[in-house]
Amino acid sequence: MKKNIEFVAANGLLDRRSFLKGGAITFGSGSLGLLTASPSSATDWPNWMTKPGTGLSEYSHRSSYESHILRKTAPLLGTDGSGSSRTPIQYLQGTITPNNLHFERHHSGIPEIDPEQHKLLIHGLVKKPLIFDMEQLHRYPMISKIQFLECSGNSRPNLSKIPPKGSCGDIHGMIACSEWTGIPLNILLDEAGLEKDAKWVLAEGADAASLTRSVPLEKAMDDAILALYQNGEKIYPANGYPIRLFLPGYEGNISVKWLRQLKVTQKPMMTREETSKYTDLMPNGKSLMFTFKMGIKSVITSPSPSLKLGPLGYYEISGIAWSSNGKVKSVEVSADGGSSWAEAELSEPILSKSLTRFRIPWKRDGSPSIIMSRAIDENGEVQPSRNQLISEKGSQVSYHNNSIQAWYISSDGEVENVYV
Ligand SMILES: Nc1nc2c(c(=O)[nH]1)N[C@H]1C(S)=C(S)[C@@H](COP(=O)(O)O)O[C@H]1N2
Ligand SMILES: [Mo]
Repeated sequence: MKKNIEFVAANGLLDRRSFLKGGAITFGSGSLGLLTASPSSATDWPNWMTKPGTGLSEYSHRSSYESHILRKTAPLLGTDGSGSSRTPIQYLQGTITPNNLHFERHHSGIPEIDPEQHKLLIHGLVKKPLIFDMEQLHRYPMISKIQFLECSGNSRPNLSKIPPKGSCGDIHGMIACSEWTGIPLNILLDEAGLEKDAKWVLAEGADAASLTRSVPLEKAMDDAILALYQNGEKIYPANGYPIRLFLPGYEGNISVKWLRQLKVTQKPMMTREETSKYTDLMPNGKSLMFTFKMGIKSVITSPSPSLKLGPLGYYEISGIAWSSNGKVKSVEVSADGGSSWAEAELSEPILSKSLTRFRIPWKRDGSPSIIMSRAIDENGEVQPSRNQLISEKGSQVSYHNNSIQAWYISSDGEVENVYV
């Protein structure tokens, strides 16, 4: 006997555990149009079972049937190697971003660094300036953390007057999550010995942009990592090979790639990337000084534009949520444009400053629907609506957009970006 289906919010949202509680929902016949299996289904050998397959290889690649899943590249016209590419988050599941699909943001292309020649210098307000080669660095104790990296320009398209077209990744794909392995920065700063007026650390990359940012010493001594590995492999060139600074929860720009020097200073150096760029211009004409932390945020990755829905029936609404304050505490989902909300299931693991996957079952009855997600973190911070964000920060704001995304789903299953 089928149990009664429990609706928890308007327009078909179901109890978040309905899919997990066996028997509550049968997908088959109705929504998926499954055929009944016959005895010959087991002995109809497909072609690839009739002869041995390809042999071993030294380095793997994905199925050729998945080769259409690609980053969206947006080169900055008139430059060499500048611009960004976005992670196609609408096609990914779980929380880890494969290295090959990690978004990129380069200010002057990817330098081709020979690790045997690369050095890291630590100097400034320290008792003993130090210089390390990569071999020496690899002998230090390391830690591994699964944490997100988000560009503060992520989701900027949604600040335009008209909702942009494009996929979820095109709009929100400057977010990724990896297992970063490397040396806690405080070990090396302790080794160099901080002078007492040390308050900031200037970090510079070895690219042609020599991208430079000032890091508060407190953060450098807290959870900053000199990352050498990304998801078990040496960091890819695009993401900072052979070494990058990684500052958990902070805007991506400050996680300086291809790190070549750290200079301990008394004051922030007010570089280009923390003055004319990456600052939030307020309605009074002044800019906020330093917005390091990325706010509480979530986005429904499926359904989302470009993923057309099939027949009516049961679907899983699924997405990602993250916060620089620590763990995501809950994610609420609405299927009626924000009038009613239900709590989504958070999939384990739920880690601090990491992506968390949320899921909730939904019965689509074909009426036009607006689906949205709203995340809350362990500090009690709530993801704002787009209107709230704009009324607080002004309409010229262009960085740090963590507002709620709404997707409109038409009766025939097309998904479109809308502002509510
Ligand atoms: N040296 C250097 N570091 C850099 C950048 C750069 O262009 N050069 N881009 C920054 C920006 S704006 C972001 S969002 C992140 C992007 O990291 P990723 O390319 O690994 O995704 O790196 C940051 N670190
Ligand atoms: Mo960025």
